[in-house]
Amino acid sequence: MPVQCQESAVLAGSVTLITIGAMTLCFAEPSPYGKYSKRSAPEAKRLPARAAWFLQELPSFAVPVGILVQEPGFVFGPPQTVLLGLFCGHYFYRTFIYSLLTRGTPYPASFLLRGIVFCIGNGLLQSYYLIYCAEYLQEWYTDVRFSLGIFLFILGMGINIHSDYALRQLRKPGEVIYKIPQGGLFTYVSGANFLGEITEWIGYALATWSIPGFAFAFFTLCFLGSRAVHHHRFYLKMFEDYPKSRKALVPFIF
Ligand code: NDX
Repeated sequence: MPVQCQESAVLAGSVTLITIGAMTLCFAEPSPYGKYSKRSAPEAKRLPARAAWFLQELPSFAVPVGILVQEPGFVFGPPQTVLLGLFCGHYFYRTFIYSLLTRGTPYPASFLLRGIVFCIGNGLLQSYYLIYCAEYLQEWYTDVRFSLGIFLFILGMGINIHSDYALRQLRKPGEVIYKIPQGGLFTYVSGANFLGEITEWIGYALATWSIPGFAFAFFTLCFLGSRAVHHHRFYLKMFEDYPKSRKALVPFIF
């Protein structure tokens, strides 16, 4: 039987994402993983960073792919499948490349569980909306929102991947120390990887022109924007010679 779009479920999922994003701004403390994992959760059980990031991010890739391939008569070509393909492309990178290369700190298990739930929920929301609810005409491919969105998505993904790489190069295998990030957009901001990711999801929101897309962009802006501010303070406190002109997230401004 064909799946019917439940608009109320899409709306509820989007409101939940927006609420979690807004909640992030209310907390004075950063989410306790990475730089902040020991300070905020000293007794927590931990998993190696590679396994934790892989398990956490996998549902964001597997859920949309699962929905796409079980669709009867699935064809890649209509705007909704291309847009969901971009989402899967990002999470292919995050799950199978970033996770397996990271040199990060062991990850608190309780936050891993929350991260998995988050990734299942968001993967389901974005793919359910695009496959069962969205209706795009073929002309959407020539709409300025689609073109600008795709441009921002690709630009943001490039910045994000390059910045992830720059951070990884700061450590030798097995090392867990912090250094001043250099190169690329790190010349201008402490959260260059986050700026890339935020740009990416704003592009996705524009290209999909959807409530779930904007809800995820809003969540990402709140979560990674506040993480960039915490990282900036962390660097200013840790390194006396930290570049004075470097901002937290937006070059020359903030
Ligand atoms: N994962 C998105 N909240 C999150 C996991 C945590 O993908 O319950 C959101 C995601 C989840 C969060 C997720 C959702 C909200 C949760 C939260 C846990 C609690 C929270 C569920 C799902 C929650 C409430 C209560 C409101 C419901 O040692 P280390 O690990 O610090 O090493 C780092 C290294 N590095 C350095 N190395 C040497 N010198 C330096 N100076 C260094 N600085 C950093 O680089 C890491 O190995 C690596 C990157 O570190 P960092 O801190 O810069 O980035 P990170 O936050 O780890 O993100 C990694 C990438 C990055 O590209 C980012 O854009 C992307 O993942 N990301 C991350 C988080 C969320 C997200 C994307 C998104 O929202 N789109």
